[in-house]
Amino acid sequence: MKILLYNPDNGVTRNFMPHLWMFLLQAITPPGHEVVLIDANARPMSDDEIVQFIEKEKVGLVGIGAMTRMAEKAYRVADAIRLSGVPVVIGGPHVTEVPDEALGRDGGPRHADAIALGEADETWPTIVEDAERGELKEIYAPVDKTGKERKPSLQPYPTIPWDTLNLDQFNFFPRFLRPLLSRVGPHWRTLHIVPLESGRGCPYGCEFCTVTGFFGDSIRFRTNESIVAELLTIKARAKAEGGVISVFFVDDNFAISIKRTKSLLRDIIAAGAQVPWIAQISANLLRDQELVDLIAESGGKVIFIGMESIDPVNLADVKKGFNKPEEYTGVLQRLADRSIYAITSFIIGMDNDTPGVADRILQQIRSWPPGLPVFGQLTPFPSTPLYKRLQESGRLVRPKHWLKFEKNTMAHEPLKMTIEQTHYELQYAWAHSYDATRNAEAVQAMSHAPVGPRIFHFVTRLAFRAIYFPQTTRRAWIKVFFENRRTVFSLAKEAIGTVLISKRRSSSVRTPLRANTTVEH
Ligand code: B12
Ligand code: SF4
Repeated sequence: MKILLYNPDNGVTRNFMPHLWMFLLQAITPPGHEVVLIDANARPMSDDEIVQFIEKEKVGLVGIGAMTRMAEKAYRVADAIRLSGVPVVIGGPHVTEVPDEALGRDGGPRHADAIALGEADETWPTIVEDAERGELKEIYAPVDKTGKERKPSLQPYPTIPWDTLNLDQFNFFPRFLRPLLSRVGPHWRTLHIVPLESGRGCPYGCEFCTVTGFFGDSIRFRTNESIVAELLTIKARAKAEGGVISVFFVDDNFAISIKRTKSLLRDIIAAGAQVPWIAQISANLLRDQELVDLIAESGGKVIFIGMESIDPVNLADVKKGFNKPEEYTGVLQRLADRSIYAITSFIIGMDNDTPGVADRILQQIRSWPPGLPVFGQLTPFPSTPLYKRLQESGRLVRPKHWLKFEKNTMAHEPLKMTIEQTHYELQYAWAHSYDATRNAEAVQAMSHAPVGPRIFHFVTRLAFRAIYFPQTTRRAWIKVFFENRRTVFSLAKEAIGTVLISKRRSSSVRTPLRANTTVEH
């Protein structure tokens, strides 16, 4: 049977990184089936095009995965596919949180033949076999024989064949630029970020987060050996194709057990398995200097930190009091000293936020080493304690916000601001974090660094701006470059100067050699 695994687009960012679930399910599909992957973020298709593809390729089963923000699209695509007679199974966090919706048991229309609740590592092979026999059940849940929930072990862990997977649709470099870029240097043919997990689960239970409910509060780890082996495969592929493959450790808190993280990083270093990597780590765990040293030595380049707020009252409200805003500066400096960037993530619209909150956060950010701030509005995801609290207090204005997704839009009334004020604060935060003045300040603050990393940081800033202000057209990019023309010119001037100096140096090294050769002859 041919199986299509489909990831709907997220409506915000394009081709950032493929989703791990697709590769994982592909790897654990029983032999004898062919699995095709389509990620609509990288390969947009209309519903008709998907249906045509399915008919042409004679696909017998479609699996769709969706976060809450993609639910509307997932349902729409599923409806079109089911109309053509092909069964659809939906899995992922959203259906797990509101299972009745996809099955039409809540009074709404039905969108899926079957749903896979929770982690599907053990149920997927059964789903495939049942589908092949035409005997799909409606609900697949990870439970043992007595009906008790069972979290899959990550030991052993399936081998994801990174050496042979077709990653074309996930190459960051636009097709038209590839021939040009491949002439720049040996590592410029492709650029990918691929997901890799080292463990699952988070004990912290922050009020707005679905992770503790979904993966559980006890953590399961893979073995160091299997992670190192996966990194070595990725590293070898990058070398073979003359490109760069960075790894995103998708663990919710990569250093949740510092001892184990250190042992993993040491093993990565010992095996020479370093690739550039990104991970999410909470600020409290980055107090540890040895950990930060090991991060740098093992290839860590960017750490995503869920700071959420600089207000301790807000942090206590959402049960994230372990974040200590007074520690943020030290933590960021420690990373910057090792040339590690931080993506600092903030939530706007928390209960103690008042007008001016964005400006207060930005003032703090200006006192930190250059990083990449991101902002989102507080969003009540179904089945979180936050959702329940807001529902009980009658503050949800769009209780089923996911059925009509509107990006950057509140679904509830904040306490100390209006919804409009919250939207203004969110827009203000993005606009002023990535305007031409701030970009110039950030590049200036890195004046001690060589020009290469400064150009990289500048270009990354332009890309991050696009998370809020879409820059999908060439015109939009030209406008952004024009606004930032001073920084563009000064970096370009410096880069050309650096190239000329290094050329001059290498020719002055070559000249005496040539002279010697002449004398000898
Ligand atoms: C990596 C990640 C990202 C990455 C990108 C996503 C990517 N390309 O992988 C980044 C950092 C960009 C990101 C951003 C966001 N993320 Co995010 N992210 C994650 C994270 C940490 C890991 C995802 C992962 O790979 N997990 C490991 C895999 C194995 O688990 P899984 O995806 O759940 O898949 C398993 C099952 O769900 C199931 N399954 C999944 N799909 C399917 C499909 C079928 C057919 C079947 C049978 C089974 C199945 O089988 C898999 C194996 O067991 C999760 C948290 C988490 N631990 O999962 C949050 C998470 C998915 N993100 C979340 C959110 C909210 C966001 C943001 C909206 C945050 C924000 N405010 O900006 C943005 C939106 C991004 C966007 N533009 O769409 C929420 C989603 C909650 C929800 N109910 O929707 C999560 C769960 C975290 C949380 N705080 O609650 N994210
Ligand atoms: S926000 Fe991060 S630390 Fe808090 S429960 Fe979710 S994954 Fe854990």
